[in-house]
Amino acid sequence: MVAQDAHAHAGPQGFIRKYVFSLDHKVIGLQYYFLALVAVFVGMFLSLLMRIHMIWPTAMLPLVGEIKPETYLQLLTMHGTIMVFFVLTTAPQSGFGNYFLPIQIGAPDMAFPVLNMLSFWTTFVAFVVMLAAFFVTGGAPLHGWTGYAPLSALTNSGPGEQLGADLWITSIAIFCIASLMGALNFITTILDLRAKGMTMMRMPLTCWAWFITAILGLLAFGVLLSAGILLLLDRNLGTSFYVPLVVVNGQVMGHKGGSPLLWQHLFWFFGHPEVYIAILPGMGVASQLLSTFARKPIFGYKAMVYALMSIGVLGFVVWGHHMFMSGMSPYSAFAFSIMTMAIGVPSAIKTFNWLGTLYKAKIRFQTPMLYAIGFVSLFVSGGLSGPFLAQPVLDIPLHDTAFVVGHFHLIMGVAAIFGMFAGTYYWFPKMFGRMMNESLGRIHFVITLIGTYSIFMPMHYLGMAGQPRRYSQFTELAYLQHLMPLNRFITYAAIVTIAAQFIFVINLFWSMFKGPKASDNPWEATTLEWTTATPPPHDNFGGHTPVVYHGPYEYSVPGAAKDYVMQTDPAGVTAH
Ligand code: HEM
Ligand SMILES: [Cu+2]
Repeated sequence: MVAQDAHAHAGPQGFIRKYVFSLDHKVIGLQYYFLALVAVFVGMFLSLLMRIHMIWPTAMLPLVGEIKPETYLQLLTMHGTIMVFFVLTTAPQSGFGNYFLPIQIGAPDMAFPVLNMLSFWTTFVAFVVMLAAFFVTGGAPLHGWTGYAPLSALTNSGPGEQLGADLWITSIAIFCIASLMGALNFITTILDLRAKGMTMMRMPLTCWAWFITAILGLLAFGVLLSAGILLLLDRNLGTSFYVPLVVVNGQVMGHKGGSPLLWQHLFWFFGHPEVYIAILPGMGVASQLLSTFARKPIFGYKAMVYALMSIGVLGFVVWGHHMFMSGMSPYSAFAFSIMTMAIGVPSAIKTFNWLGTLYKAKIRFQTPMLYAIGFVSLFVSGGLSGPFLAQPVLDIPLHDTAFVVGHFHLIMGVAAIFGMFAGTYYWFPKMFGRMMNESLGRIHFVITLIGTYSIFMPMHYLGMAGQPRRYSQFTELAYLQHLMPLNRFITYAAIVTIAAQFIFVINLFWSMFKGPKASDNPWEATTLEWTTATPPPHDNFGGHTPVVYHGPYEYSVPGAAKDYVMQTDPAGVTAH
């Protein structure tokens, strides 16, 4: 009630309160979005350097010069970390979730606006600390985004493993704190602030996805935070959680009794749910858009909700599939393998329902929809290699090869990015009051779809042919020579794909100021954000609280006047 009263007044006036330390979930959502946009360009730039190095190993590159093996590992670590944390965890959940979750459930703001502001600025600090690792003596760490001990736990194990690694771990810890605050806010908002009539089973699937993602975040980030603190203690205060008795360069280190496997368990207990944290919001967006642009109710709404829930639960009992190489007992490996295969069931249900939604539909192929269909395509293509890697006998030869790089980029990286593009093209009119350019959107889609498939599909073949991952130089290995043409092709595809992203950025900023004015509901959609003004007023609904009478996907309802029934249309328009 307090939050609602506060929001009935006019919005804040000063620049700082309005745009910098804003308490408005919409501004905070945009802040997260633009943070992720900066991060994705940094991450892409690093990947470009890696790919160029792979085919021209002695080239002098901007900012880094000639890439040495340890430089390659630093680029790899920072690329993976920035992409996973500051892009995939930031934009789909904290960015779009912040902006649209309160509006879609008919609330004036998040439950805890101050906490919301704090979680954004904490994330921002984490990003700055992460980037700082590039500039300290020794540079960024080498230990990969997974930070495996003992490499990460010893300060003398490599050039980036001194201050750079401390900054890396500190940044991750700060990021965890921010994510925990965000998760609490999302969960409370959904449970407490839904408008009258907005029952849980009338929530759009985007809200369900943000809700379940927040629960996963609450359970997973706490574990990573604790693991990270222990790692800092090992590095700086002489404890021995992760380091057994080791000798480095003939010198006995001051640690004993720890277990490097403890880190792997704690990391992947977070790490596997994390891949769902990255992808679930994209699933929500894809469901929303497929239904809207197919002008049909989503096929199997309840099944979609239960599938999201079971993916969430199963996601916590499969972390061992990342550790088949660690020498775990075959009995444990078998259990993790079975559980992993079981996740295929809810994933297949979702895919089946998406296709069911498209079946015999009069589809409107506008850019947001193209990206939603692209999301489904990438999710399936990336997912198909999952059952291979879920089996220890196949994972052991494939694990440290480019096969895994192809698999996880498709299913987690690129699919989630397609979810973000879909969300951007779809919600842009609501956020900025103008339309994006449709032709540029389509060109961007075609190049990005063909480009990402060209980069990551051939990696499966490279992996099966034995090309290792996290490896700096292939040009001198005789047994990999015949793969060089394919490696060159991948690098060219990466250059084209990355260049095409500037089409998106130009479209984004140009349309923000010059795009044609958008109506309140340009896509003829049904959910609450389309019932309010464009862009929405400070309190979201201009002084009144919406009342909900319908489910979220009432398209082509027999007997209704239009081909869609908005959630707030008076009862009686349909049977619901
Ligand atoms: C233009 C798009 C991208 C290209 C060309 C690219 C390229 C690469 C390359 C070359 C590697 C190193 C592989 C190795 O040596 O093992 C890598 C690793 C990685 N990438 Fe990407 N990537 C792209 C986008 C993304 C995205 C969107 C994500 C988000 C999840 C991502 C996450 C990762 C991760 C987690 C690693 C592993 C880092 C590690 O092993 O510690 N990448 N990527
Ligand atoms: Cu996993």
